[in-house]
Amino acid sequence: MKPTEIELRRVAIPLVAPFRTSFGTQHTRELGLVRVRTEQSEGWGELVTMTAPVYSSEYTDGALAVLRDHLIPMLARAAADKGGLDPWAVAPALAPVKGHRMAKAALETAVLDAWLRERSLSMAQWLGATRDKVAAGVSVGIMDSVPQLLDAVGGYLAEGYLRIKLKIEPGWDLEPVAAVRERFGDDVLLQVDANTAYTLADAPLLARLDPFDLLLIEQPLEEEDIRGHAELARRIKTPVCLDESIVSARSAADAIALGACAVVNIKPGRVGGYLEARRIHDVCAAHAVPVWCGGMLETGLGRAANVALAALPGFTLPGDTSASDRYYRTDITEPFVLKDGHLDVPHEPGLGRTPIPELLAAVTETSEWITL
Ligand code: OSB
Ligand code: MG
Repeated sequence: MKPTEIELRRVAIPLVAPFRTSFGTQHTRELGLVRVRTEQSEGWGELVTMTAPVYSSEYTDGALAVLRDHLIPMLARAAADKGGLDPWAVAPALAPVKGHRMAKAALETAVLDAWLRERSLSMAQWLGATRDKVAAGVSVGIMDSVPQLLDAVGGYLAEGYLRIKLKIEPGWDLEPVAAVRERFGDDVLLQVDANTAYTLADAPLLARLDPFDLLLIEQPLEEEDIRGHAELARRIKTPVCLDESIVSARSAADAIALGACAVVNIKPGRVGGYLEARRIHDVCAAHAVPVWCGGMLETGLGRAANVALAALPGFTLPGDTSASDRYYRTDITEPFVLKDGHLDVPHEPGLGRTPIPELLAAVTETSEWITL
């Protein structure tokens, strides 16, 4: 496959409601889109960075610069040297650049989408998906008050979401969890996500979540604190799940071997793309470690690929794969709709979704084409 041109686009889409986590509040989703043109087709990849480097070190404007100034020229050289490209050639071509996994993932996904479309293969078929729909969970932000949180959770449960994830931080942890359990009962699948907001000194506090029978606690400690998570896992009953700390199949294997996690959140952007995401799925499956598909408030484009990934057999827990209307009044693609608590896995070629030109134009801030 021969890429001829690549588009880098920056979009800004208002969220239906502010989303507050321990690292900040978002009102608008500012992300990037990569479009690869080849002689025969076109492919899209979503750049899932946030506006500021507060979830990971990457951020949208920085990632767009890395793509423009480093990754795309490297990919162009590799394609010229080899007389073409396939999805497996992207990560090796970009390997000289350290980190920048979300930027690499966006480019690899665009190449993969174009490559799959040329072959009339869906992402789900190519990944080895074993389901045609996936269970949907929802990530619920930190609220100003407990009654406000109970309203939000009640609304999501009424819509049919099969699992609730509460964002927590010091001062917003035991009380909201207790309130949700008391109001909605013990049968609700419930988990929490701290986005690195605690330290090992908080172990006694976090142990007080034990009686609430949570599915897991996600990333309580700093990204680099694998040993801390292993120690915490010995001091609390709630299973520890890692998000920020897992950046590759190797780091997943290490974290599992060290006892730092019993569950893994797989986000393709965070780990450099869908090829590496599938390797993490495989490593975890070999260790009988359950995985679930995380989210980065994706548009329908990134969501389509995530839903295909979440249909692999090792994804045994509901993911942060919510319907489009949980995030956006108007998505840039055909929206994902909740049906009986599930989202349908796209079966059309490639990602199975493409941006709708008028909707895309309405949220586009900048666009540039790079000729290869
Ligand atoms: O930690 O899982 C996270 C959103 C942005 C950045 C990090 C996270 C999240 C979410 C929402 O929890 C996931 C989603 O619904 O897309
Ligand atoms: Mg998380």
